Amino acid sequence: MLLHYAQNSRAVRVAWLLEELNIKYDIKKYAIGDKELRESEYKKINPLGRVPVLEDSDLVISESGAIIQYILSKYGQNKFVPDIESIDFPYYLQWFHYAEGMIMPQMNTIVVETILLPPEKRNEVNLARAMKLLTRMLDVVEKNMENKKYLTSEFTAADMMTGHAVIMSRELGVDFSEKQNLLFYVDRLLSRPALQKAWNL
Ligand SMILES: N[C@@H](CCC(=O)N[C@@H](CS)C(=O)NCC(=O)O)C(=O)O
Repeated sequence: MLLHYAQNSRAVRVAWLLEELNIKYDIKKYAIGDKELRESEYKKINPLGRVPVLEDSDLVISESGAIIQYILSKYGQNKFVPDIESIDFPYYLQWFHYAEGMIMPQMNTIVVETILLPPEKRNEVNLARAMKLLTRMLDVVEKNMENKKYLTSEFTAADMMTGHAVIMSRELGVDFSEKQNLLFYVDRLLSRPALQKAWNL
């Protein structure tokens, strides 16, 4: 298995799962913005030039959430997914998809408006709106985490998706001073050896 990986990217989610499952894998490392990601060789495996991509024998698959679901289905031995009959299961699905559906779109706009665009092309209105929406999205997670250790009653792949997005929001400088539950949640996740390893590959 080969994981195309970059630090501070969504590829960390996949490495995190592989580490939690104790699966052996190889990695090819890039930096975000690397020219190599935009070259034709890489575009053969992901036309959008993004990470993560997972190669498993003849399979080449992108989209962090899809890769995680693939690994769980094929190699997960029922770990990190609640039983389908449990009350946790639908909420597991909700929180699994909340990362890419609700948090990351705002983060993308913030990264574009603060880092990627040259100063003369940045748009203050877009930035302010994305910040406001991101805070609103995170407030919902904050409320869910009241008296809870994880998004559902046990640690699952939803924490690897939305938990990672929450950590990335904090890294981006979002004010967490009124988000005590999320601060504890982030610390709890960051104390997991598998995440520490995945973060620093
Ligand atoms: N929805 C995709 C997003 C993939 C994505 O945008 N990856 C970013 C890093 S987090 C990337 O590769 N950026 C490199 C670039 O745009 O040059 C996923 O969840 O895998």
